[in-house]
Amino acid sequence: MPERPPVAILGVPMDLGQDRRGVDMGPSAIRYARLQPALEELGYRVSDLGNVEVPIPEAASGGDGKAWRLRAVREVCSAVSRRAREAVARGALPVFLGGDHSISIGTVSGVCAAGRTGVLWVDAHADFNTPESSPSGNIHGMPLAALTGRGHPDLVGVGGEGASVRPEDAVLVGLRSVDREERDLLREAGVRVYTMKDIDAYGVAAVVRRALEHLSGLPRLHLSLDLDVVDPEVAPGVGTPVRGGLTYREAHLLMELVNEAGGVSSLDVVEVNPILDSRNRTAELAVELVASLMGRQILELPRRPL
Ligand code: EXY
Ligand code: MN
Ligand code: MN
Ligand code: MN
Repeated sequence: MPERPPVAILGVPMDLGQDRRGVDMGPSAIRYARLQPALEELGYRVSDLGNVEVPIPEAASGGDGKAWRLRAVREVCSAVSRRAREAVARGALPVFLGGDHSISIGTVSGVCAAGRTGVLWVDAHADFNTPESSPSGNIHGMPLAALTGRGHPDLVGVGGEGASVRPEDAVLVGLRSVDREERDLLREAGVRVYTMKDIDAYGVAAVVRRALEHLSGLPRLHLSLDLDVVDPEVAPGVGTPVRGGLTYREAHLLMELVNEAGGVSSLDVVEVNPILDSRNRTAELAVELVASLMGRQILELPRRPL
């Protein structure tokens, strides 16, 4: 078995990218669901680097206006970007725990600064709004646009000059909620998109294989997992649930196939909000999905053709 890279867990208790309190407790909920033991059982050496500090509006004078939030998100994401680049440079596999999806402005810009990286964005949403196109003004609906160089100057170029990700290096899987203007931005950008309709029509296996084929030439692969890609019946603890998501097994199959194809070099696990989930099921599901992504097998058997 090829030497497994050491895993570095970094929490980013970010809730400034949206307006539902509780998602800042996502890192704790995922740790409580025993992420580190689950990875150690798979043979990984795991270090937990703790959390990046995120300011809370109540404690900031003049905090919580739009401009304050943009600046605060930029500052946190700049710190995250530095940590991400350092982790990749020392050969670790960073696992970032959100926090809302705006953290990926930091995580993805950091891993991309270490070298060209494919981005598999697994999400019910496109996260491709700019402040001008956004219907809510919530920054967690903007990270993928910002990473490809679109949107507010406070959000673009966090990891260095301009765009971190080429649109052709990003693939969206699981989309089922997109805004009118966002759709136009996505189309003209040329990001590859597989919607829930594609998954229902062709199946997760065909969609994942095509997505990975599209990204196969790149030296590294980052998976940005937004737990709202899973159906809210299975993952209720998310801030922007959308019906008609991945089933429990479709989500696991997606991870198992990414693992089978060589796995990832970095990972985000975002939008877990334990306040919205009475029994921490969504964080527990997140840990199970990460285990499937990192090599947990249903049955350890030599591969055999059907
Ligand atoms: N497209 C909507 C907006 O921009 O407000 C909803 C975005 C939800 C984003 C969540 C993290 O995926
Ligand atoms: Mn998202
Ligand atoms: Mn989402
Ligand atoms: Mn289905």
